[in-house]
Amino acid sequence: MIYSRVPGIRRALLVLVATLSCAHAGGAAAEDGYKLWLRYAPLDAGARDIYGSQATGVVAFGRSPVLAAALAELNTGLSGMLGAAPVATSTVADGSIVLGTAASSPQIAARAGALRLAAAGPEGFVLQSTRWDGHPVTLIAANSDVGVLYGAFHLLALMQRHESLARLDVHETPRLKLRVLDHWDNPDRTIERGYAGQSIWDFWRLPGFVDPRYRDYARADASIGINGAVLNNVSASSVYLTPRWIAKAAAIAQVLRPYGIRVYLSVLFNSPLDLGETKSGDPRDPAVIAWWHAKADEIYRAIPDFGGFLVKADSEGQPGPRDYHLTQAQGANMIAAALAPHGGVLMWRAFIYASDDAHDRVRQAYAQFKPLDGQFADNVLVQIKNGPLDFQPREPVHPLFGALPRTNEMLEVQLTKEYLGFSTHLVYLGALYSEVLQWDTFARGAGSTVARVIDGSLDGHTLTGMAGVSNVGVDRDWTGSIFGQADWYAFGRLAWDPQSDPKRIAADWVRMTFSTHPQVVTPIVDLMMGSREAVVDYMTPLGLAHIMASGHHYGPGPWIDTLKRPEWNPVYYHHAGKDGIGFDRTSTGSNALADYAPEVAVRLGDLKADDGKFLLWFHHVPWTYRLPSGRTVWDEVTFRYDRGVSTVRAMSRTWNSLQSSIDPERFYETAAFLGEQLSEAKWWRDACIAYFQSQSGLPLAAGIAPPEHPLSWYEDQVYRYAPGRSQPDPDHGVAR
Ligand code: GCV
Repeated sequence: MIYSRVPGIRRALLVLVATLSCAHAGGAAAEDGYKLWLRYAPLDAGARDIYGSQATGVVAFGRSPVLAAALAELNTGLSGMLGAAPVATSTVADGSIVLGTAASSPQIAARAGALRLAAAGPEGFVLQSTRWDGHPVTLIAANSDVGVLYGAFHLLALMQRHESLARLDVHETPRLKLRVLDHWDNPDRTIERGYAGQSIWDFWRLPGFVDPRYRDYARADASIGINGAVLNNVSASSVYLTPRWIAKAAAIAQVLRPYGIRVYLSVLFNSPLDLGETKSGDPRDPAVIAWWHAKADEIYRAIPDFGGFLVKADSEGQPGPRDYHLTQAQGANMIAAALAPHGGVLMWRAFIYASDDAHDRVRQAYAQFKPLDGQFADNVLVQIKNGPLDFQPREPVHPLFGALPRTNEMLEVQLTKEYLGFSTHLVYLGALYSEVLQWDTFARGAGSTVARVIDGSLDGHTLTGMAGVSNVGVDRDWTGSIFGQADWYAFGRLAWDPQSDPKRIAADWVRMTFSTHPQVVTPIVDLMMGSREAVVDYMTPLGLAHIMASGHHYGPGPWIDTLKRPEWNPVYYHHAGKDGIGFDRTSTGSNALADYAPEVAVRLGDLKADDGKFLLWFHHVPWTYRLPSGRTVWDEVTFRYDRGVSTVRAMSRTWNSLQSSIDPERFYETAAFLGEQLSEAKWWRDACIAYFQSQSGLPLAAGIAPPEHPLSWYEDQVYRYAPGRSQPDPDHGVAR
């Protein structure tokens, strides 16, 4: 890791470790992060008294595995927070928590109210203070058991956050139908772009051994409304479709089912051919069609509530309909037809760029999918990454959002921080997701946000969804860092309600994860909210993109120009030279601007818009071009790299000031990671300034320190064993 090369930082860490060993003796009990935001830590006496009188017992109407999960969670949560398990009883008394569906009890239906229950839909819930035979009670009512489960989690969350339960009047309903985590996990338990250890899915020992951890995973997902898990990598192995592996997936499905989570599989487009069971993979071949139908039937026999398939086709070496001179819609519809009789869906990715297409990479998906609007089957969702490139610290939104009004469009974001410093960098992704969701596509005039595209309200779709590439692994803290948990949490909350405020979500997470004390909550939330801009500043300011080292994407590599295809090379993305910097995507260049609605194109075409957020993404400008800040582009680039480092330094200081309020184990991990992030931010800053200066030939403005080393030093850094690389990695060249 880079800090070992920076003696100053290493010294600081040693001092910190020494300080922590002293602090440990009298500090709070150490926590390892396993419990995530479901810690249910004991409440202080005052809160215990209040909540205790509002949770004297639990009365459940109905019986089912899902209701049993809700009761188990209430038991765990209330025991943890109140110090004693609630009484499970059939008699309603003062302070009872009464739960059930409208169908299970007419009294529940009457108290929750027909209108509210109708609005709750199949997965929503009503949580309210009411009276039951004269007793004050808290009611959790829904139309389904899973709605009740979500309501139970909501109630426990309120208590964890020390929010009042008096006069409760909550009614929640998810705005998206599919809220799915995509695990990029491989059969051998490695994870593509995984930075939290191996896969939690122990397929080798399944189905005989079912790791108890699966249930805790399900609890965490359900607590934030996630209702689907794609078990395996989109760059899929066909082994998952063999009978032995279907049985393994079925064993996982059995654990996830009581938590309202459906299992999905990523499938290789030409699976039958790959498995040697047909002579071709051609979607028109009757043998291929029959194979997919039989396979779907077989899966549904093993997993009756199976969700469906996710497909990455014609992308990065994956087979697809293009191999048979067919469109994406023709390929998707063939597989979707096999799922349709079972109610399954097909998530078909739009992440496509061909290995023989010389056009601007960020235009290729739009060019292929736009003409196909209206041609996809009803049970197909086109799954579109947030930006047209690939999960960069900042990208303009993908132009396909809003451009396919007759197609179910679903958003894909990444939780695992492939291009954002892996799990060590503290970058709160709730801010990034929300920026995307609030982006106005102008597809139907002002107010056509991505949130409204994917919740179906813009174009009248009911099959809606959002997918997040999971950051979960077997690390004890699940995500490789405590703060990575916040991204999992924020993803769930925003998939439930894309209009939610990311700052509010961060505050809720901090209250459940660390403390409800404002002196802890406020600084941590501020730190989280500033962290996304920080990474943009110290990695890719002013709309720069994809200048990470090749292959593993760890650390800077803006100089790389030796890979086989142009768009595998960072130099392709920044076009820096003596004359200036940036990718001309206006009408004088690749004209990617034309893929956006006119209002958006005009804004993005304006060199002075948006505080330069997308400037170099769309424009090639002279280094001396003066920005509204008064600085030239060259000075602004260096200023922002500098600012990114300063922000991380401030984040680290803020965190260190909280030492006495955070348990030692989690305090230390974050303190150490922030130290690492600071030295890596500086590495990014110095390497990029050194490289871009070699292109601009311009001096540094007053106050901007020169890089610590010459450019060649940065170019020589080699990280052969950076984690998370795909094996093999055909499109990303050789690791340096
Ligand atoms: C699963 C990027 C990543 C790949 C990933 C691909 C995708 O290219 O680097 O690891 O492959 O996106 O989303 O399919």
